[in-house]
Amino acid sequence: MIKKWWHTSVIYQIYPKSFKAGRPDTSIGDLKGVIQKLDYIKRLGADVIWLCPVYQSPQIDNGYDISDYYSISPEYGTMEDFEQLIEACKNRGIRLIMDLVVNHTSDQHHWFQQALQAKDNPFRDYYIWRDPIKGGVPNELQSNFGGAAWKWHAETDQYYLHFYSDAQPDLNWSNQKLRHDIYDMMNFWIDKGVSGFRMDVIDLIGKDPDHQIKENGPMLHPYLQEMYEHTFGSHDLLTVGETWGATPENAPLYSDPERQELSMVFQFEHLQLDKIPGKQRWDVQPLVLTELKRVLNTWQTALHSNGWNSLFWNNHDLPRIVSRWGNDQEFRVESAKMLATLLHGMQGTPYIYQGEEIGMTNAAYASLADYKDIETQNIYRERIKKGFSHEQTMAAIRLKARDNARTPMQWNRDRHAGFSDATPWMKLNENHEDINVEQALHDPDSIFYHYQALIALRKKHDVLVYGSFRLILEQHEQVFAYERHFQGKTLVVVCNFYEQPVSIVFPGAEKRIILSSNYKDSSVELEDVYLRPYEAIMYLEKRGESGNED
Ligand code: TEU
Repeated sequence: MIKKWWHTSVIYQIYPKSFKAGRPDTSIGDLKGVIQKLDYIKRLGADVIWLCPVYQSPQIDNGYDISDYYSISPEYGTMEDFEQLIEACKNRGIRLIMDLVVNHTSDQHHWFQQALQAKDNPFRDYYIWRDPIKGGVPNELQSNFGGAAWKWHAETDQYYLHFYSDAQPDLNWSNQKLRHDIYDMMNFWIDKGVSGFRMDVIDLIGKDPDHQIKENGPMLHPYLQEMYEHTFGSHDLLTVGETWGATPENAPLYSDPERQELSMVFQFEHLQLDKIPGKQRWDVQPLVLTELKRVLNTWQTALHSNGWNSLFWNNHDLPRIVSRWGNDQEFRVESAKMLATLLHGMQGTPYIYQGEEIGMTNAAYASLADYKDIETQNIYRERIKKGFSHEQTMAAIRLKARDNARTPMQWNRDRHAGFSDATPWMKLNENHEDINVEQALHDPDSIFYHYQALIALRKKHDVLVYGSFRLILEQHEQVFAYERHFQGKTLVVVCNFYEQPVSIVFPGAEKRIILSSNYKDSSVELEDVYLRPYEAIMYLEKRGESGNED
């Protein structure tokens, strides 16, 4: 495998609106705030920042609705602030990757404003328009935010396509001129010094709306190869595609280096295991641990030699992992560290979403009015229309709403948790007095220092970066354990995924060195390993010549 800088990197994701208000008397996070907190990220040990969209936007979907790809949204600052941020990152050895949202634009983008003018406007074909069929929508395509994916435009007697809100019209990637406008824009940011892109819903760009194909359309990979050729291919950048439709079979198509497409993709198979198959994510079922093991094992094995995994539990669209599959009450610290150990022991590039490193929890607001997200507001209406009760709907929202991850970052126990001077744009999580960065930095046993140590281990041990993966205790319903093998070294990760203690037998205990654990006195000196609630241990095992070396 050709070594790449991003093989050893750990990425910190920033959702700028909720990260840190750097200007006095503002209520939302901004670029100055990011600059102020770079030393914090450096201290954690992450060496790349993925910055969620800061482009000009009416903020219907918090910046995933872009009205000008070439300017910074005034609520986040100015282009000078952005340039300063790049510079400040460079000074600290941190790289920055931008969010690239090119499946759709805002309806306020001048391309769309032009397209609305007339059917023969040159920009009309930058979007996807269809005539009505039998006086109604062209077909049954649904928006991911609820309702039909087609919106009627009376002035020109046609529907346009939108896979997200109707303020986010889908771009027509079959238009060559549009594609090249996008490539020019990407080169503008590359020239500014960004180190790569996180590509929003990139598996949708090859869509075939007439055959109701959304993900993995026939032209997807040709477009990505063309993009590679015209933009990042001649630079040493990191590109990660957000691909809800990725499978272990098609993921190598994106990330096999020989195909010249992307560095890696985000796959979501493991994060959909607690929804009822075939239903929406609001239809929740309990996670079965053996299923999680099966899915992660498949991905680890499938991409070991012809692709690359991204490793993540969290992002700005997902509930907080400690509330989801850990225990955000009595064992918050232990379970957050266990989940971190489990993930950071695997092969791939780990992503940490802001606040994860201090164990921030779901917001679980009582009232619908506290949820700002357009998806939540739309889905609430849709679920009520479908016959779900208010309480059922709110229960699902408390578990799964994207706003769970979007509450303002908890910096300290001061007013507004040190996030801003003015009242934050979104309600703080009530627990900010106990859970905050200041507390975490003072406590040597905090979740923060556990993450810091895991990141440092990745930089030190090649087996963590390049080792092959082997699941052990495959059928065990409570313990997630695996080995990594590289050049005669064996690394073992053993995690009790639940609160009940459990004993397991691991033969050959003579030569074990613990690298990380979430209890002070963890022991693997005996073949019988006893694991307390959420106990997680990572150790090196010297097996000498007999070691599996691949
Ligand atoms: O998300 C893609 C996406 O499909 C999710 O929004 C998904 O629908 C939901 O979160 C979980 O089922 C990306 C961005 O990450 C998201 O923030 C944007 O809203 C969306 O694209 C549109 O740009």
